[in-house]
Amino acid sequence: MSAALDDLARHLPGLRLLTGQVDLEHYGRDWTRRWTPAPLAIALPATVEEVQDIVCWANVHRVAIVPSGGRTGLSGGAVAANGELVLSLERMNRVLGFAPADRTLTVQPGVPLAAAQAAAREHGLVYPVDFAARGSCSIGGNIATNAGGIRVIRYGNTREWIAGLKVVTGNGALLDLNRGLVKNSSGYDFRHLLIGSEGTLGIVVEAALKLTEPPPPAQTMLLALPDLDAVLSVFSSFRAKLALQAFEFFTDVALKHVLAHGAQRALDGNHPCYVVTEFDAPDEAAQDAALGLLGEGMEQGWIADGTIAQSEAQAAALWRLREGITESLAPHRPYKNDVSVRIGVVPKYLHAMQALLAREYPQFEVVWFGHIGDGNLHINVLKPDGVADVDFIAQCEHVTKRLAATLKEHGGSISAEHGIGLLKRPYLDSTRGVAEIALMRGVRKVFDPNGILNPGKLFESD
Ligand code: 2HG
Ligand code: ZN
Repeated sequence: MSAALDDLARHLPGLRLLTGQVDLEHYGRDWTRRWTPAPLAIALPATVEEVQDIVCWANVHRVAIVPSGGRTGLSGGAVAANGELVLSLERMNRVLGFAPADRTLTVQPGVPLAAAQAAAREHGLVYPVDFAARGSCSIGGNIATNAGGIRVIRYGNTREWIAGLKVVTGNGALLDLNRGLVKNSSGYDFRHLLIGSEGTLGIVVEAALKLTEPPPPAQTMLLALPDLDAVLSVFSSFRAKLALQAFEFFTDVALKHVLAHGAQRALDGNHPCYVVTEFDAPDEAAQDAALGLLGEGMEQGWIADGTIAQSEAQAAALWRLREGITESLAPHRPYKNDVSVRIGVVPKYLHAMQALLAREYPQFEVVWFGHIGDGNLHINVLKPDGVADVDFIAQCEHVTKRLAATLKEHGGSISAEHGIGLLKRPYLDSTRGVAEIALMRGVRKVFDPNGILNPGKLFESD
């Protein structure tokens, strides 16, 4: 044990610390699988005071801390590859209370998203942020990346659903931000600065989540389409007439992988693109409107085929075709892009990207999917067997430079919802101006003067 760690164990005898090789590897990586984990140790505090004490210790010994939730991140934001102390919030995993008048649920950061959703349902309400990693990701991590997902089109990102936050800053101070207030016009709202800060400004130790009424009964539809342009036409026509809860697309290549991974085919034939959409269907009129749109889309040549789920099990099977994609691609060590542009710019941007990727990646399999209704695309490039990791990554990074330039031209973002982490750090300036990045660094200095919290994520350490 290093002298610093020895000191931590002495000062906090009740703190759970792990130093075994298996634990270091487990807690030192996230879903990126790119970097070799090499943390100093893993601390699993059980209280806010322990988190503060750890941060104070880290300042004394100048040990970096990597805050850690469910580690389902895809940008390396929770990777500890440089002797950092991983501060896992997994033991702080309790729902602390429900305030009926405020409609808020107060939770500790280690509560998995699915558990927060279930707790909301027990009170007849919903926490509407949702995505495939719901069972493994944690609320603290969702806040750190301003997580989006499949219902942003209706409900917005995590940011919209945070009524209050308690955070421990880089010098160990505990901040109680916004305290659940609906109206609070009293100066800087640090809550929003902390949301999406990827653990570089503070460690979330408690959050008050806003809840809302459950949506009306929904229907789930799978559509097969002839091309990406058709996806956009169908989106416009469906959005005009239906109250969409989700509108997700994927290509035939994504379908191939998800079927090979055990999902059930729901439509015959091969089609270039697919859409899974969910919309309010409280009555027959809404259902008729959906069927009318399906017919209209077929007449126009935008829709080749379609099916509507007749039961919850069928709806789940259709969703699996979309939600199973990430897992089905994982064995192919994909290089991930998570980009966004304004919704109005999507058609123009899609054409520019298709041309760029066809030119730059003729030899790799490229999988397109994502939240097209939010202007957010996931483009996964698969590593062919026999190509070394380093060569593959070098080539992908070369293309990403161009992709970032195209994004900049179209006013987009190099990270729509996964965060910058380590993976997108070289391209931050395609999305943020020089003056803005300088201010971001300045803010970091104020919250974390010694650069203890998640150094090297978002931008390089000073
Ligand atoms: C999704 O939308 C996630 O399924 C993961 O954001 C995307 O694996 C990816 O690239
Ligand atoms: Zn996504």
